[in-house]
Amino acid sequence: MAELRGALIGCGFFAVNQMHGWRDTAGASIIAICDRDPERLQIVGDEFGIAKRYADAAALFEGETLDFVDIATTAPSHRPLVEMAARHRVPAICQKPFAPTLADAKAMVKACTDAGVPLMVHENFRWQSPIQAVRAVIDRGEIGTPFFGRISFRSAYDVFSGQPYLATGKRFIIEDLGIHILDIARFLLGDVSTITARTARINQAIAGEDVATMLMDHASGATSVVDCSYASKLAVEPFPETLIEIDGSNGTIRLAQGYQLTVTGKSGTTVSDVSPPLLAWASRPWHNIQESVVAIQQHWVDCLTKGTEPVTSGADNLKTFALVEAAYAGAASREPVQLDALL
Ligand code: NAD
Ligand code: 89V
Repeated sequence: MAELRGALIGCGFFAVNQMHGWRDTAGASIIAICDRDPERLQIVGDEFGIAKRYADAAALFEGETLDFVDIATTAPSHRPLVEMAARHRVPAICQKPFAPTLADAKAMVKACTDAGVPLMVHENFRWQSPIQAVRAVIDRGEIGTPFFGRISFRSAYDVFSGQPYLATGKRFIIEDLGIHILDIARFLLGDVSTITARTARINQAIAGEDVATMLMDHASGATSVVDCSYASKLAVEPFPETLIEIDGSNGTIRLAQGYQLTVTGKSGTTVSDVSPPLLAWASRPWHNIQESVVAIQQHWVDCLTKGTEPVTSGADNLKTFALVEAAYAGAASREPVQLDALL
């Protein structure tokens, strides 16, 4: 079968990982790129040998016959670009955060559904191999029925050097990083009915919150705590590791710093190293995230080829995005927020 022909829109900081990832993805290649910044267009075009370069997304859609677009711009442009893809009947991947607001995200899902066009959100954290390893333990029934989870991301890594815009928005850690961790909670324990949230800004040099603590009721009956911080200086910097505790009716799972997985269950206790591989183009400490980029892009190609819905489809991601909106609303009101009312 012929390779799928894709185009990348947005050639910034993270898109370089996606371009490397496409080289490692079977069944697709990027044949054109687009960025309104000529310098980024040249840097990425030259590095990856892409001759077809567009400064304007409308010109890209007019000029190319595409099987998909990979939208790697920041959130304000996501809705117009996804709706443009839908108008051209081109399947689209859209980076997280899906959109500036839940109303925008719902409109994007509707536009693609009405056009009959697949839409996937690049929500890659659940594709990290250590997270997949935790899910595999749950799925094989080793710890019985999960009743508690703690999904934790605490760090003092300087994310602002690579992504300076993160220091300027009124919303920071929940919208940018917490969104991944909330999605992992959904991935491991199922959909959420209620969330209670508290936030704080410890680093006074940034505009948004850099600490968030969230308590959730899952429809399964499980309770989870999702806690995120970019204000936590630790002896050994864990970025970008997500640490996980799951307690079940027959045992427990602990994913500890250093990618150490301890499972105590029906078969006793096992300790294993679930470190992600260091891909040829990857660099520590980002290799965990970089590997997940290849995994989610391969999933997209497999879904397009088979005609199946991606696990992080636009429709699915509305439930993760609603958690973000609910967490901000609950942090402001200091009241629990019901998810049903938002979806
Ligand atoms: P960036 O600012 O470095 O890059 C964005 C690029 O998009 C810029 O080069 C900009 O010129 C271009 N652009 C913006 N609007 C455009 C438009 N309408 N048409 C053409 N080009 C346009 O941002 P970044 O740090 O690379 O982040 C991009 C997205 O990736 C964000 O949504 C961010 O949250 C997300 N991200 C995801 C992960 C992950 O692990 N999934 C990690 C980092 C960033
Ligand atoms: O994954 C992300 O969205 C990144 C980072 C890990 C730095 O928060 O912005």
